[in-house]
Amino acid sequence: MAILPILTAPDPRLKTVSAPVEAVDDALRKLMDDMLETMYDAPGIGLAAIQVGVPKRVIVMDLAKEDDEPAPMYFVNPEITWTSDETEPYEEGCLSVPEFYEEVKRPAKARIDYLDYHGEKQTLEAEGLTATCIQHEMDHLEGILFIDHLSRLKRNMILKKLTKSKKLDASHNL
Ligand code: GNR
Ligand code: NI
Repeated sequence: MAILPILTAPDPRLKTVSAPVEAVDDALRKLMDDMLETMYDAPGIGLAAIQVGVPKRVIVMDLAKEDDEPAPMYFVNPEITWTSDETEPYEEGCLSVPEFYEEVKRPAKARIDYLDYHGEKQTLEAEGLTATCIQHEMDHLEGILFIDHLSRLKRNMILKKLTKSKKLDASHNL
């Protein structure tokens, strides 16, 4: 397994629309294993492949509480087949938008069809944090970040600060 570097905004690669996976094979399972390790190391509760620079429709998640057993989830080619009209606000963060947290409203419940770690078709009925997280991750597959749901003013302020801290980081690494 390997910990992969995570891309951060405004990296243009994060705007890629990811391509469907052709086959859930050992190479894809290795990517999912590496993504999970990277996510645990960060730490985060979800990760889309594009966040490690791989433009494939693959997501890993683990919403288990710290003291509970790990509960990894793997989603290949996920598709939203239903969302509730009712929405719910949640204070979101993103490993690709480090240190910024803002409220985003999304459908409170969602149904998702996907392939699991073994390539088997599954359906997830999601609500609460699961619904929020899977929708946040599926946005990544379309090249969308949670800051794209904010006002242009807020988004631009965050992007400007991220650019500034990247420049500062680079200067420290000279
Ligand atoms: O670790 C993460 N926490 C989080 C909190 C609220 C809503 C969404 C998330 S996902 C995020 C990890 C991440 O960036 N996934 O793409
Ligand atoms: Ni994210």
